Amino acid sequence: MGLASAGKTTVFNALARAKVEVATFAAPGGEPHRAVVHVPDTRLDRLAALFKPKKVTPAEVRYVDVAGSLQTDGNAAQSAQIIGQLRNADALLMVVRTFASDVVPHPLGQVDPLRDLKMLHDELILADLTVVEKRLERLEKDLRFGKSGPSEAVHERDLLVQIKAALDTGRPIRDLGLSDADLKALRSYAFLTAKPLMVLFNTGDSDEGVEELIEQARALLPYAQTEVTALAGRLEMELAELEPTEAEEFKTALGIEELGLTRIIQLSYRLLQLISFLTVGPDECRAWTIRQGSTAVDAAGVIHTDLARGFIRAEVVDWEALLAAGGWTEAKRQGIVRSEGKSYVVRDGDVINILFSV
Ligand SMILES: Nc1nc2c(ncn2[C@@H]2O[C@H](COP(=O)(O)OP(=O)(O)OP(=O)(O)O)[C@@H](O)[C@H]2O)c(=O)[nH]1
Ligand SMILES: [Mg+2]
Repeated sequence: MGLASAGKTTVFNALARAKVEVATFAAPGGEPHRAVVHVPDTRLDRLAALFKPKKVTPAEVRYVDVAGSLQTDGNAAQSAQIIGQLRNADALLMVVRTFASDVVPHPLGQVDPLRDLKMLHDELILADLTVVEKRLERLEKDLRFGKSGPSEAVHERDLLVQIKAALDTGRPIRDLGLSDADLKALRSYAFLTAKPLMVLFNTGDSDEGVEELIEQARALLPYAQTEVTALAGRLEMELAELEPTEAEEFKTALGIEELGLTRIIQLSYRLLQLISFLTVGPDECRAWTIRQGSTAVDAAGVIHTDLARGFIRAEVVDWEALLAAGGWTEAKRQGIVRSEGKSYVVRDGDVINILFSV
């Protein structure tokens, strides 16, 4: 998401290695572009080099490029449509423009990234506030006429009053440290400020002064689950469009060690509080996605429900230790493969083999 001509589609293309057309003038809202992006993972690459499986399956993140911008052009219908699309996301990636260009006018005249950031953030707060106020009004009415089951409705009202107070001061819901139970109760509202947020400054080809800008943005939004970073969107998009060997040559020439987009994809994954565990074998080496704090039996369930149902135990070894041992049999012989029960909390980079009965 972002203002018009901020470079949303450019960043999307870089992340997705897609070739969606970018427009010099803000295009009217339409269907959002979608892409499934593989999460770059050197652990998986190195394990695959050892196990030489028939298939390598990385973890995935889905990105959606929401067309058009929020309120700047005063088009309320379009704003509502965009807000609706944003509500479906697990996290928001806000593209804020820092590049100047004579060819691509900024919708507000001058380039001012902090102003844009503040405006977009306020817009999200306002969207949630509108929902909260509407719901509160209803709840109060129901409570007065004794319609709703009292205790649940009272709890919901108290929760919404707390949220409203925070939003009124510009504080997003994700910063309130709400309990899992409360978050679950709120899920159907799909509050925008309850979602993790990544602010991405689209820097143009020069990233001069961007470190300071990032600091200022962090001070402006000192909230939980809020990341601020930068990407040279257009450059990354152009690199992403090249053949791999050609891209390598350019990277060397420009002194780029790692593509920024690799970092952004990995950051998206972390922002969603996801980790990967790995499975290895001659058929497939694979990175599986689970929430931080998930247990071995949760991990089994991600692979297949039968594995969770018939779970006996999990054989677990850190990916690097497995690599150093040179194979699964060797690792077992060295005694570094641990046997873990259902409630073992999985760590990022664990290689896991589930033992189960059918
Ligand atoms: N000079 C310069 N132009 C850029 C940069 N990044 C994007 N652009 C240009 O800015 C224009 C808008 O980029 P888009 O990626 O289409 O922006 P958008 O946010 O998707 O725009 P809308 O979807 O129309 O709101 C395009 O012409 C891009 O080529 C940059 O880093 N420097
Ligand atoms: Mg676009």
